[in-house]
Order: sequence, then structure tokens, then C-alpha cells
Amino acid sequence: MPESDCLFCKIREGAIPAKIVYQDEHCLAFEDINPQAPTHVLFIPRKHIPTVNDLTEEDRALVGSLYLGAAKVARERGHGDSGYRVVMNTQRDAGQTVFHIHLHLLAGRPLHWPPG
Ligand code: IU
Repeated sequence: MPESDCLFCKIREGAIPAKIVYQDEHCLAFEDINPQAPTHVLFIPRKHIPTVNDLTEEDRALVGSLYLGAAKVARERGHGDSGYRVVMNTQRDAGQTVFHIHLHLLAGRPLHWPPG
């Protein structure tokens, strides 16, 4: 899919509205439109990267920003001690539906393991 057709690139550009809750040099985060838990936030890199398979050495700082951002928002919302999950679905069998990598932050209820 070309970047111009990417839903999350359009959110990054402000062309599609989203409730932005975090931003830094490398990434931004917004509320998931179909939340699966009381906290369900998606952290995306500003750079268009379709799947985890497409990460390169130059993306190390970017990946770190996704996790640091998720931990910050989780702590701010009071989930630091009770717990939260960060997960990045990759390709069809894992349920990836949007091909611009995104780290899900899920919290606010007991999260079962393994996920379905
Ligand atoms: P997945 O890991 O690719 O399955 O996650 C995609 C997520 O993007 C999913 O949780 C959707 O609810 C979410 N989402 C969104 O927040 N806004 C949208 O316009 C669309 C999907 I389409």
C-alpha cells in the first residue's frame, strides 16, 4: 500500500481526525477508535513502516520511542503498578489490519494470556 493511502499517515498529517494523546520526535499516539480495554492507545512512528519485518537498523531510536511513550502514558493513567500490555500485531495471522506499525497499549482491566 502506498504511503498516500495509509490511514495512519493521514492521521499523522491531520487529514483524518484522531484524539492525539502523546507526541515526540519519532512518534505520536492516539485513542483507538474501537477500544478493547478502558485504556487502548495506539503508538505509531511518524515514518511509514508497513510491518515489523520492514524495520531497519536506522529505526532503533524510533522503536525505543514507541515503548517509552507507551510506558509514560501507562504510568500517567495509573497503570504502572496494576499492569498493562504493549503489543504489535504483525501480518495476517496475528490480526494486523493497518499496515503502518502501531504499538497497542491496553490496560484498565485484567488481560488474559494467551490472547486469542
Ligand atoms: P491491528 O493490530 O492492525 O489489528 O490494529 C489496528 C487498530 O487500529 C485496531 O485496534 C482498530 O480499532 C484501530 N483503528 C483506529 O483506531 N482507527 C481507524 O480509523 C481504524 C482502525 I480503520
